[in-house]
Amino acid sequence: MSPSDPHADDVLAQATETPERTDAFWMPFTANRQFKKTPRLLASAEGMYYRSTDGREILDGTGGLWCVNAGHARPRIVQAIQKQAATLDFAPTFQMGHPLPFILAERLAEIAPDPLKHVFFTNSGSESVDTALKIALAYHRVRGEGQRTRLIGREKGYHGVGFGGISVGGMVNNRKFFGAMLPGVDHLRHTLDLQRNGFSRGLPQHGAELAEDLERLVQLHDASTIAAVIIEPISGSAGVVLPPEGYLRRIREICDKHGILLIFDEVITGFGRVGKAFAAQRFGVTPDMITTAKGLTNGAVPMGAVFASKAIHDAFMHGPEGAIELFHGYTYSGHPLACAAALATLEVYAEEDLFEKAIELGPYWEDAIHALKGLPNVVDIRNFGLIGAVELAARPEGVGQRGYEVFNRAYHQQNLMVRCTGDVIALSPPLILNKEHIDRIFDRLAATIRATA
Ligand code: PXG
Repeated sequence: MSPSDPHADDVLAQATETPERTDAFWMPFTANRQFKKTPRLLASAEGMYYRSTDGREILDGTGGLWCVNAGHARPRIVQAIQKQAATLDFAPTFQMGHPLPFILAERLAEIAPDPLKHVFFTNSGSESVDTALKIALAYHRVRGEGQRTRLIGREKGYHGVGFGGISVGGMVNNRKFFGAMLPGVDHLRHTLDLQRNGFSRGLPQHGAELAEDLERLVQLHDASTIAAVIIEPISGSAGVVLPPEGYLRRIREICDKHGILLIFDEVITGFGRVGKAFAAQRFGVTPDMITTAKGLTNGAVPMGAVFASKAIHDAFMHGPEGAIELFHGYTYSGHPLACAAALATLEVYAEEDLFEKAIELGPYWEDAIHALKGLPNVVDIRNFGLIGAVELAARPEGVGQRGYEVFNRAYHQQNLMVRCTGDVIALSPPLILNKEHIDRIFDRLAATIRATA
């Protein structure tokens, strides 16, 4: 342990106050000028609640940003990070190592679906996605099918912000500013269909046939040119788009038929959000790779992980033993602090059976969110596991204005944190919540929606 420094507290002395200057920080995915006029600043957090710099207790309806699945400031996680920082702050994992990522990968392999038993560490969801896409391309190449270079994503998909991720992604604002992106990418149609599936409880009934869109792309490009399909089992960022009953199974069948790898992007759905460790298990459909981040460390330290099947991993383990098998990795792959946070997080998840929470509370959550039907401007309500979305009609003045107003009013007037994406209000609370928290979330959201008419 390092000796204590009497000035250490000074470094963070201002962490709970509104800063005097806000110019230098260029905020991500934020209306910077609007935000800086009336900032929404969080100072501390515990359990289901944030505390704002103006001293209010804010109910966290979004698990931070879909990541704080075990609730805030869990002592086991906090202490693991503190101890690890004082013991081994950093160690390289390129041709060197330290014990923690080996231990963590074994633990993760235990909860992952068979045969996804190999883990590549990253620092974010975006890096996990780009890693999985690169592994897919390299996998085909090491097997002698290097002509499989095409990647297939889906409209409305969100796979982070790297060039790979935005290329396979399908949200127009995340793409249109950034040039031509990766070549050779195509997209499946999305599955959102309010006319047929509006106000569905759980998975929508209609739309499994949309999986046949993959056959159309195979006809267009030929299977021999396609490396992988990447989809979110449930897309979050585009406003919670659910897979119709039978859709994912059919995608898996078509991939199998044509030798195409299937990647599930579970950055949001991983680590208990839908009632199992992974959505793949809840839906009974096993992909060849799973990308994760967020809930892996309960959001406490940045970390991502890609789970790869034994077949993919083993395909690389040929040739001279002294040869590097995959020319890819990050300085911080398997960072000691992130590993410590993840190991403690997995213990908390297991001890409190948090992966089952979405099954246990799912019906109550579903009833509570669907009770908002009939409120002004509510045009759809969607839910699965402990995910919810309330879609509002766009104002004539512009898409997203009503959604932003609900989000902002919920924060300032109802002490409730929700997410807005366009005019969809998205919810993904910490999995430690109880029925009273659910009532409180939807009472406050209902009051906000009424006030925003
Ligand atoms: N894939 C998926 C499916 C995601 O949801 C990423 C990749 C990228 O992860 P990083 O760690 O690079 O941000 C994400 C991130 C929202 C919201 O409100 C969702 C995300 C990020 C920020 C906001 O829906 N998802």
